[in-house]
Amino acid sequence: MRTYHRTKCRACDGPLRLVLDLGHSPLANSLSATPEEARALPWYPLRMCYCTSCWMVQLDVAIPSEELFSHYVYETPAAASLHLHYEHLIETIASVYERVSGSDVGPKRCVEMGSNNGEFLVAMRNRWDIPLLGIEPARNIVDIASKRGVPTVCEFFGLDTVDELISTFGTTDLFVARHCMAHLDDLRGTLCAIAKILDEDGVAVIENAYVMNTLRGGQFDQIYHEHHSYFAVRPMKRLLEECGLHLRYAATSPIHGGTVVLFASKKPGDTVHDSVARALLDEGMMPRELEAFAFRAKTCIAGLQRGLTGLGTIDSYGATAKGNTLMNVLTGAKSLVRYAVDSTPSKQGLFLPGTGIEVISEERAREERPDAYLLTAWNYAEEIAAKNREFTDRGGKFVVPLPFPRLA
Ligand code: DWN
Ligand code: ZN
Repeated sequence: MRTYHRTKCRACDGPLRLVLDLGHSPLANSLSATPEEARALPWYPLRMCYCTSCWMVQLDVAIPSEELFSHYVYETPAAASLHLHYEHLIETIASVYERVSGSDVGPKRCVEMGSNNGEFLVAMRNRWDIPLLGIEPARNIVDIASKRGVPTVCEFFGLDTVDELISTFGTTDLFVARHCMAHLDDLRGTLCAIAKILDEDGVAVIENAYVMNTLRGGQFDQIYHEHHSYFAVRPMKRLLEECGLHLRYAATSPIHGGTVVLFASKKPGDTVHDSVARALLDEGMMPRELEAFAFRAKTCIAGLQRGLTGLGTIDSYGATAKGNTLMNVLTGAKSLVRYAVDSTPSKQGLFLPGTGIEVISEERAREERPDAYLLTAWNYAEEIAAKNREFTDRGGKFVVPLPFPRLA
């Protein structure tokens, strides 16, 4: 496969410095039809670096988007915590939109890139009766969204496609990109494309895992090839400006282990209270925090390697992308973990990349009666604990891997 080895920062062309070398890993979402196929997948270097000039944290090996996202196994789950997050986010969008546009009737249109199965657009539709459009590159996922009645085009959003999208669908005053900016090698080009599709009064909402939470939470499992960049406010403020967008608000949320939501407009203007200044201050020691993160990650991996023996039969809970990073940095994970449990029907019956562990349903997992679950979907800990009371009542344990392994 064509991979690109980056020696300069994707945001500013500055020099890259290595933070954490996780060796090699297969693509985290390349679940395979047989265990043999899963174990024979190619492995690519997985190194987290940061730019010593703008501090953008990023991988130095880029896998082409077509390879990563033309067919996708991840479907946004209909989880209660996610729906609560959407409700809160949509109210924040309403107030920032009002401030930027001066209109209190809400946006007139909404375009979402990387819209997956349309879960967020459905929540938007419940709030505002406006035209919506999802842009999603994975054909199999577009089909799911279309069946739910969410208008979705199968396309990669970027400078190559934006003009055609504008001529077919028009511009928009609300553009949403949730958990997909990290997926792009050409970050600058995509931000310039957003500035192009956005109306003069428009607002762009960009949500991603917040690198400060990733670092402070010891979430080294968030490092995988789909995540080209790890977002902080400092480098993004500058990059947004260079692409014709002004950062107006930097909100944070505890969802998925901690996210940052950047609200940017074409019109310059005041930031919403002191959110941006606060974030910049909070990020001030990032280079030191990166060093500490790398040290803690190595300690955590060593602890897991030791701690997973002697717990009886272990299944992993969640056939997550991050779970695959975690299991592939361990030695002999396939002999430590029997099955991976996941509620997504399209993942069930497939085998995890690298380890070749089979994905089974939650119903089947109850019959298999493991002694412990390695909680790789730790971002849904509450929901998963609630549906597994019987398991814990009979003495079953959850191994929470991060920031340091512990039993719950
Ligand atoms: O950025 C990304 C995030 C948002 O989603 C992507 N690059 C890929 C993906 O990462 P992930 O696979 O680590 O995502 P999640 O959201 O942690 O995946 C949770 C998994 O757990 C899903 O496959 C569904 C499953 N699940 C389950 O089996 N039982 C989820 C819940 C809530 C449950 O009760
Ligand atoms: Zn840089």
